[in-house]
Amino acid sequence: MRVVAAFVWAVAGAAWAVEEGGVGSLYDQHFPPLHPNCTQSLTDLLLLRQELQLRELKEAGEVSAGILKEILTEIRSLLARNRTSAASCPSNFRKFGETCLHLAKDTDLTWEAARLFCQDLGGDLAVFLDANALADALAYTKGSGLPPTANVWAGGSDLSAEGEWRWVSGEAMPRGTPFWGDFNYIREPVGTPGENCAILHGLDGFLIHDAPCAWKCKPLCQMTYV
Ligand SMILES: [Ca+2]
Repeated sequence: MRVVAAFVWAVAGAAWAVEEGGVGSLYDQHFPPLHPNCTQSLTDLLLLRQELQLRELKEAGEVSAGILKEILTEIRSLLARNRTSAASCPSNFRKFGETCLHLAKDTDLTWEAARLFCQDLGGDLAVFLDANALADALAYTKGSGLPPTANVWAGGSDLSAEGEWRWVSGEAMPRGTPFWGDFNYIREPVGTPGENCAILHGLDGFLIHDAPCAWKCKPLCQMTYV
């Protein structure tokens, strides 16, 4: 009888406790609501994560843009190379290797005016950087039907310093054979201050001689594809 009374008392006490505190307070006790600061931290964390993802995407985009730019540059250079190799000389020029030559047979100008004439065509007076280039120019000039007394301007002079012969492209002109001819059995250039421009001298098989720049000769123009 005493045991039953104790059980009834315990059940009544528990019922009273539940009624007094309520289920809500038990829940709150075990699962307290998030502190406002904690909620803020979670939001910050999510925003930070999003920002990092955006930054990663941006960096990946920049890398892709860099690669794309390199590819475009390569394509452009390939196209330019193809255009150059496929390029042909203008109709009034003749192609010799990488060079186009045009002899203006019916034009007689001073050396400076001849340069301007060639520059107007998109080139300059011809230069011969090696013996093959000279051979091409001589074959072209000799085959053009000029009289043997004609003279043709080449793109060389010692105008900047007496005795220092340079091509208009800046390189030093070679000396001796096969470039320069003879005058009275003396190898040109004879070297006087009055003869500062290079001609292809018809009376000497169109080999190079020095001559007064004021002479009126025929421009041999050149355009080079590199
Ligand atoms: Ca000279």
